[in-house]
Amino acid sequence: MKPVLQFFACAALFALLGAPAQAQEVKAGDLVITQVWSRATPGGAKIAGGYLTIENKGAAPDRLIGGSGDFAGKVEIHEMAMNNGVMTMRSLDKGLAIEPGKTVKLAPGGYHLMLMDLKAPLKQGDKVPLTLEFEKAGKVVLSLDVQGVGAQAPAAHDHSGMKK
Ligand SMILES: [Cu+2]
Repeated sequence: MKPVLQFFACAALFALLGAPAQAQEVKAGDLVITQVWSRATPGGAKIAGGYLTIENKGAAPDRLIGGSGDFAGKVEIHEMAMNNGVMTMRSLDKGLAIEPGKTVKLAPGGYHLMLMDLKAPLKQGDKVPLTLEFEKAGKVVLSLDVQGVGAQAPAAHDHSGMKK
C-alpha cells in the first residue's frame, strides 16, 4: 500500500505547486487580466519589474500603451531579450500588442512593466494600486501583488532598517 500513498502525496503536492494563487481576475472590455505581481525591492532600489497575464477574448487586437501608479514616478513597458548572448532591455514605445484570441504574459526575462522612481520600497504582501492603459479597453485599475524578493532578483544590500 505504501507506494500508492506516496503517489497520492506527490500528486497532491504537485497540484498545489501547479496552481498559483489567482486572487485577481479583472475584465476590461474583451481583456481578462490575471496574476498581477511584482517583487519586494531592497531599500535602495528605485526600480522594479511588474508582471501580469493578459488574455484577449475578443475579435480585435488591443494594445497595452502605458501605465501609472502613485507609488512610481513612471511606468514603462519593456522587453527583455538575448542579443548576441547579452541580456538587453528596451522600452516598447509603441506599446505591446495583445492579439485576439491570444494570451500575453509579462514575466521575468521577457516583457515586463518597468516601475521607475519608486516612492517607497515594495514590501512583500503589499497590494499596490496600479493603473494600466489600453488602446481600446481604456484604463484599468489593478492591484499589484508584491511577492518575495526571489532568486532571480538582482543582488541586494539589506537597507530595510533605513526609514525616513
Ligand atoms: Cu525593464
